Amino acid sequence: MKKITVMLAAMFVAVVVMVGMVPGTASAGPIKLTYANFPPAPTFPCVQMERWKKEVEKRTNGKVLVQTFPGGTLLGAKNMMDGIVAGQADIGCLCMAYQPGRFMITNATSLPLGIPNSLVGSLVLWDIYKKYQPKAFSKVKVLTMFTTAPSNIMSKIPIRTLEDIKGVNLRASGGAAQILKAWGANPVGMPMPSTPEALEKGVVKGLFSSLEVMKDFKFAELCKYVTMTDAVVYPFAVVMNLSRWNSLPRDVQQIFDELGTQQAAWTGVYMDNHVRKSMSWSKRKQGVKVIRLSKAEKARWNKLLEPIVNNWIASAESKGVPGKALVRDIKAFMRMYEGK
Ligand code: DTR
Repeated sequence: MKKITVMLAAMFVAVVVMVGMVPGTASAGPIKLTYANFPPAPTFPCVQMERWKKEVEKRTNGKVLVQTFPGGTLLGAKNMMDGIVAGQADIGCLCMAYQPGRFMITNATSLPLGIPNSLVGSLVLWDIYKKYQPKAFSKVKVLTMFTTAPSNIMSKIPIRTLEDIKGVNLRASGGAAQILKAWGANPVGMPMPSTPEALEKGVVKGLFSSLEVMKDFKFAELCKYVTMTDAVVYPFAVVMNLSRWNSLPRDVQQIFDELGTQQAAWTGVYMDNHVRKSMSWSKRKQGVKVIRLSKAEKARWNKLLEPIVNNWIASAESKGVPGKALVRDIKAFMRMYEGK
C-alpha cells in the first residue's frame, strides 16, 4: 500500500513538472519574453518598445511579461536580425537602413519619394511589408514596422547652399547617404549610437536624420544649425524569433497581431509630435537656427535627387526585385494615407 502511494505521488509530481514545461499552459506562470534594442532608452525606438511592452502586459492580463534591454546591452544595431534568428533575444528592434542590401524591398521606402511624416511613412512601410512579404524576414515573425520622420541636416556650420555643403563630412546611413552624396557632401556611415562621439571628436561636422535626435541625444548642444530638407525617412522593423513565436498560445499571438498596425500608427504619431517638441526646445533653450532653403536653391537640391529613384529601379529590377511596382505602390499608399 505504502509503495503504491509513493508511486502515485511520484507520478503526480512528474505530471505537474511536465505540464509546467509546456508553454502557454495555465500552470506555466507568465510567459517571459526578452526584447532587445540598440539605441539608448530615451530615444524613440525604445519609447515605442516600452509602449508595446505595456500594451502587451495589459492586453494579456499579465499572462505575458516583457523584459526590455535598451542601449545595445543584449544585441547591437548590426547584429540584431541574426541575434533574433539565433534566439539570443526573443524580440528585437532594428533599423533596416543600416543594411541596405539585406532589406531591399522595405528599404525602398527610404528613396526620395516625398513621404511627408512618420505616421504616413510607418503605415506605408507596414503595408509594403504585408503586400510583398519579403524573403529577408522568412526566418522571423515580424511584429510591426515604422519609419522616422523625414531627415534634415543638423550641423555645426551653417549650410545654406550647395556650395556650403560641398565636401562636408556628414553622418548618415543607408539610403540617406546617397542623398548626401548627390548634394556633394561627404557621407560618413555609422549607426546612430556612434554619432555623439563622432560629433564630439570632430570626425563629422553634422548629421542627416530626423530631428527628434536634437533633444534625445542633445545634439542641439553641438549642432547650432538645422537646414530643412525634409528628405527621406529611415525604416525600422520589430522581429521575433520564429520558434518562440510558434510556442505562444493562439490568444497571445492574436493580441500581438492586432497590435501590428496599431503600434506602427502609435509610433508615427509619437515621432511626429516629438520632432516638434525637440525643435522648439532646440530653438528656445539651445539657440539653434533653422535654415530654410530659398525656392530657387531648393529646386537645385531637388534636381540632383531626380536620378536616384530611376537608378534604384533599374538596379533592383536587374536583381529580380520588382522596383517599378514597389515605387508605384509606395506612392499609391502614400496618397491614400495623406487623404488625397
Ligand atoms: N535616422 C536614422 C534612424 C534614427 C532616427 N532617430 C534615431 C534614434 C535612435 C536610433 C536611430 C535613429 C539614423 O540616423 O540612424
